[in-house]
Parts: sequence; structure tokens; C-alpha cells
Amino acid sequence: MVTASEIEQYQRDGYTVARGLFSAEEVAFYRSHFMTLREGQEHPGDFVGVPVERTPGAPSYDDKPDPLKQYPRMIHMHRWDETSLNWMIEPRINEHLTALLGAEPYAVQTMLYFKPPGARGQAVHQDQYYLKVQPGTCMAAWMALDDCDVENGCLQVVEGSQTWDVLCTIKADTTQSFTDVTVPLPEGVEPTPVIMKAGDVMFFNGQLVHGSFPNTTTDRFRRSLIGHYIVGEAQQVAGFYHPVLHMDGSPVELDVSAGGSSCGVWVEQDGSPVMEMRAVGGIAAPEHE
Ligand SMILES: O=C(O)CCC(=O)C(=O)O
Repeated sequence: MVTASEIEQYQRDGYTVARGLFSAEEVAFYRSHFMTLREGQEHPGDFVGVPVERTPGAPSYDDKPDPLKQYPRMIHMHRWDETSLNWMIEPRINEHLTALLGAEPYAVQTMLYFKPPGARGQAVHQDQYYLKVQPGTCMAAWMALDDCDVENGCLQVVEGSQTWDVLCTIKADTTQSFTDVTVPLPEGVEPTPVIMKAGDVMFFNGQLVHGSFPNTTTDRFRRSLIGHYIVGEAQQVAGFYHPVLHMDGSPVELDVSAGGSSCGVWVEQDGSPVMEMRAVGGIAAPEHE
């Protein structure tokens, strides 16, 4: 059941966490399933992250192999793995998405982050920058497969940023992030860590600024199973997210969106940061996050 306080938090902060939505046994099953799929095998779309770029003169670093090389992120598993497809359209997930959005969404993406000890995080970003849903936006269901805290790189969110337009991106610090783009935050605005237990599912708006810091533990993974969805009134989504599925797994025909024509930059007005929209022009959004 979706509670009134979950809906209220989603509307106010841009996210909510459904605590204990999946049982310990179910989570153990998913962990074992995805570790078996990962170990010793390659899958389409595996992503180890961008190379680390260090600024000249920055402190030297040890040459430890990047743990993501052994545990690349998996993407779009639902296109070849039935367990992933079934989880993406699972009735508990659908019930939450539908209650929070007010109408049933379409399903477009699955991802599995292994985030082993020592792995980089993902710099803060907005999912709608990639999905380019028109009209409306996207939404994520992010299920913790391990207990997540600041040490192992839990998700971090900028509460309330779901009301922002899509920001123009800047270069990320690739010593901390396995992707190379991020969004600038106004001075004094910091992301908040979301502490979760395995089996909790966080639902968040596609415009919410979110990301994660590195896993600084030496012995704890921070695995998460993620679904991305788009609002039911959407008519277009970026090409990478096709085929689009109804929540019963059947395909739906939508157009390919070319992307927005503007993105936001922070400017100061009367001493406060306000977002000003700029024509995108030559700024081409990467195909996917
Ligand atoms: O799990 C993370 O560290 C980031 C996940 C993310 O950005 C997403 O699900 O859109």
C-alpha cells in the first residue's frame, strides 16, 4: 500500500522511500541472480566508466585496478533477462509509480550498479537530461540490494530540485565519478544522503538532482537494481530508451525525441541564484547516462 506520507514526501521533496518493499529473501535472490549474471560474462551495454582524468599537479595516486573493471554496470537487462523484466513491471513497483504519478507509467530501462568496495560514484545529474521525455518527465525506482550508507556510497539527492528545469551540464570530477558530466549546484546547496536498507525502494522524479559518492569501504558492495519509467502521457522519449513497454510488458509505440532546445544555468539576481534558460545550440546530450 502506498501511504499518504509517501505521496506527500514525493510531491514536496521529489522522492520517497518505500521501506521494506521487498523481503530479505527476495533481495538475496536478486543479489545472487545478478552476481551470477555478472561474473565472468559480458553483456550488451556493460559500462566500466570513463577513464580517470587527473589535473596536472594533483596529488599522485596509487595504480590499483579500478574495481568497476570487474563489476561493470549492467544496462537494459530486461531486454534479455526475464527476471529483470519481471522486476521492472512488478505489481508493487507499478502500484507505487501509479500512485505517485497519478497514472500508470511506461517502462523503458533497467540498470544494475554493483559498486564494489573502492568504486567511484556517479556525479549528481538529472535523468530527464538523458531520457528527454516529452511532454512530462521520467521517474526512477531504485532498489537497494545492500544496506546503503555514506561509507559505501548511498544515493544522495538535492531535495526539492524536481521543480528545476533541466540544467546545462558541466564536466565532472572523474576521480570521484564514473561518468564525466554533472550539474552545477547553487552556493550552499548540498545533496542529502539517503540511508536505505536492502529491500527498500526509492522512487524519484526525473528532474531531481541525484548521484552518489565513491564506495570508501574495503569490504561492502553497494548494489542497486534500478528501473526507469516515463509518464503515461509522454509521446516521445530519446531513441536509446526504445522499445517502450506498458506495465504488462507489451510494447507501445512512441516517437523518438530529439531533445530540448534549452537548458538552465544559474545566474545571480538580487543576491540569490535563479535559473536562466539558454538555447542548447551545439550542446549535444550524450545518448545515455
Ligand atoms: O546508484 C547510483 O549511484 C546512481 C544511480 C542513478 O543515477 C540513477 O539511477 O539514475
